[in-house]
Amino acid sequence: MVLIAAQPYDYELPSDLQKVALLIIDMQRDFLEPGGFGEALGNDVSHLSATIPIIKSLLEIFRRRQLPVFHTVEGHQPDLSDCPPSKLRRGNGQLKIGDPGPMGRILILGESGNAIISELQPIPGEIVISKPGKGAFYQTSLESYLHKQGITHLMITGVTTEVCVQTTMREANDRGFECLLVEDATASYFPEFKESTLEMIRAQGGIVGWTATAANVMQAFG
Ligand code: TIU
Repeated sequence: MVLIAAQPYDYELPSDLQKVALLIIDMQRDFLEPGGFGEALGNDVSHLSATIPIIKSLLEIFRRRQLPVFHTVEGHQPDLSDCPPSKLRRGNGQLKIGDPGPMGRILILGESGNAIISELQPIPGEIVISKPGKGAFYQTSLESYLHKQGITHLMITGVTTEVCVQTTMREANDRGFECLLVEDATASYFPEFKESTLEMIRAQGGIVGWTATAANVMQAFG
């Protein structure tokens, strides 16, 4: 039995590691680079960059071992038909979803600012899920892909911890997936929100799942 040293207690990996997917949430220029959606909302995007080399190390292990990798991208159709008016109204910055920005239209699929950052570009065989919401299960085919591939366990990484990452982890937990959030492979524009999210996950006996450091995860995958 392979265990990952985790909180609130050890996380057991299945004997068939093909059942474990690395889920990389929204590591996009729109959130990590100046001129995108994150900055348009008034955030200091530099808070997120420390996750990049850590997610890259996890990604390299999953690629080397030929284990499943999923990337998600938050974005909308150019005509905004998949963006509820309520979401368009959110935020009080000068730039809104769909407005032209320095990297193309804000949070619009296909625009250069909406792309996954260069360091974590997907390779053939890795599935990229475009999502209109914060959760990666809402109006996407993620769940059917996971079931089709027999995936039961998720190593969750990406940004931002308390928004798209936590929403997705709760959605996955409700659907029966064994979720582990990799502590140093996720970040928030508000470091205190990240810490609170980790505490929420670990509380009540791990009611939403587990958290562990990337080093502990990588040790278990060898
Ligand atoms: N604003 C913020 O913290 N996050 C988002 O809008 N989306 C994601 O978390 N990806």
